[in-house]
Amino acid sequence: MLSDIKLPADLRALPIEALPQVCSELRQEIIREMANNPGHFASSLGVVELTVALHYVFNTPHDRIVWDVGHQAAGHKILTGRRDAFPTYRHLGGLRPFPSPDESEYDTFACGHASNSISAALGMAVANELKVKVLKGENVKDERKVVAVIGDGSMSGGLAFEGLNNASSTPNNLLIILNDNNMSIDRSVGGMKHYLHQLHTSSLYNKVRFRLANGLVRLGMLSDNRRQKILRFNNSLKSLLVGQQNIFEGLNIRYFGPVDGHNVIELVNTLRQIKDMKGPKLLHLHTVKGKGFKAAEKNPTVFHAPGKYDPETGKRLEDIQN
Ligand SMILES: Cc1ncc(C[n+]2csc(CCOP(=O)(O)OP(=O)(O)O)c2C)c(N)n1
Repeated sequence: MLSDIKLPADLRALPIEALPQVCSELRQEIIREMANNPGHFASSLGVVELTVALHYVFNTPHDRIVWDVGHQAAGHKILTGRRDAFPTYRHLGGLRPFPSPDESEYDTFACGHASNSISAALGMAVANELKVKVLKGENVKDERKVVAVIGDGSMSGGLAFEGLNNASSTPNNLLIILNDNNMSIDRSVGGMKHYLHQLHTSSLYNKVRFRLANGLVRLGMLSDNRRQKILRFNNSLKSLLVGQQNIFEGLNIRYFGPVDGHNVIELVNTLRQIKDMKGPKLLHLHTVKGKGFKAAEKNPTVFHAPGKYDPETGKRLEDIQN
């Protein structure tokens, strides 16, 4: 299937049932390619399903995906017209290690630095809101969705808080995806790690609230302005009911999850449900760093950037030489 996917539009033409197979092929491709063209490996394996789901649900490159650091974007490169060039990955004059707008229109931001994706994506989302406002009634087909993908390690960096802080107080429809694998390069440390571990929502509560709000909007009884006020009330109610404060909802960013980041069908369905919601929102995923490659799952720190390895056994070249 992968050889028929030249661009994400080809992926979007497939039925949803085909996606698990696409994920499996994409994962094998990354494992094969990176064995000889080493780079950031385990993080890319962990977001295979997310990468496929994002390009399936969103109209890329018109819609914008901003990857934090960009070290997890191997699958994104392969799905966005760079599969044939992948053997040049990280070679002089070849594909760059991270997304770069100079390389592809699917790369929205020059990556490398941790923790800045929310701020970068917010700038794009706010610009879009302004454009839509100015063009209202004339030509709003330029409206675009913007998604920031950030890991739990990068979420603990100060710059991420600057992004969250601004996202909560500027008109925008940004979607933040928190890819929580409980790992930075090494094990995540600090208060954020513990906080995210116990963070959850009542899925029944979320479902009821979502259906009720949609029903009221359809009946013309809920404007966006009133929705904001009700949201604040709901957040307080939820904190009371589930005995938990949600830091994101405290900042007026709607929280969804946690969702299994390796169930591509569930991911697609969740993204479809929330992508058109107004206002900033965050989807919390649980994933496994190195997913689908035994050696990397077992030792994700070493396989963050393992150098060359045997794609069958997982033995690193360095280990073999030793
Ligand atoms: C400003 C800055 N500090 C440190 C780094 C080094 N660094 C590379 S990836 C990473 C964090 C990786 O953890 P996470 O964001 O959770 O992504 P994961 O690899 O777990 O998917 C860091 C700190 C960096 N790229 N930029």
